[in-house]
Amino acid sequence: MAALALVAVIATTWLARLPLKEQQVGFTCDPQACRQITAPQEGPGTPFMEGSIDLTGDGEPEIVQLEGHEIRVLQNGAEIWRSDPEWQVVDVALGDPNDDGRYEILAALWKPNNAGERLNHPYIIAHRGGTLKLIWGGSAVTYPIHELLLTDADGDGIQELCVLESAHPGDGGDASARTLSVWDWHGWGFNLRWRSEPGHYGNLGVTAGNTIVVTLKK
Ligand SMILES: [Ca+2]
Ligand SMILES: [Ca+2]
Ligand SMILES: [Ca+2]
Repeated sequence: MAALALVAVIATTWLARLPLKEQQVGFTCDPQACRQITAPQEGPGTPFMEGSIDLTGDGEPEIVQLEGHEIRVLQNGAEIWRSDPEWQVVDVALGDPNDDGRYEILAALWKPNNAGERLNHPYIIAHRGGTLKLIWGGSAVTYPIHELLLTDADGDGIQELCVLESAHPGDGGDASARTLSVWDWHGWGFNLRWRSEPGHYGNLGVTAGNTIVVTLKK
């Protein structure tokens, strides 16, 4: 019995030291839920660094950059907006998160509240009335957002919000576990459509065919 226990301990230690194996997995969605599919061959998602999108609505794209933890917007090479230095932006997605036919910046960021406590929020920044401004500040989320993107995952012509967030403690995950979730804009915020089981997900991306791709370590 003691020998068996010793073998078990050695096996556990050995397993714990094995490097986690990383694989790429894909997800596709229907209007109700999402399901895992064979991983597409395209490369993994990369962190947002720079993108271009027409925020002003004049038909000419602006450049949106993530510089450190600040967002910069450039028009004709000149900076026209920079995010509040108090915001620590962790990821950015460009698209139409609020389904109004105009393009905006969707950001996940940390921001101190009045008590100095850092809280994680999703924010929408838009060009309205001739200037870029915060038009929607989501309440602080309980489980921090690490990565987000906008894509039409179910092919109905409306973009969904896809998020990698910290897994809920007690769901069998550790501190580095994440869940993948897909959210629908409902008029003044997002409704959860679907959430994956916890896993070591990272590198959220999307293929040309709107398949959500993530790397999964296990
Ligand atoms: Ca423009
Ligand atoms: Ca919009
Ligand atoms: Ca859609």
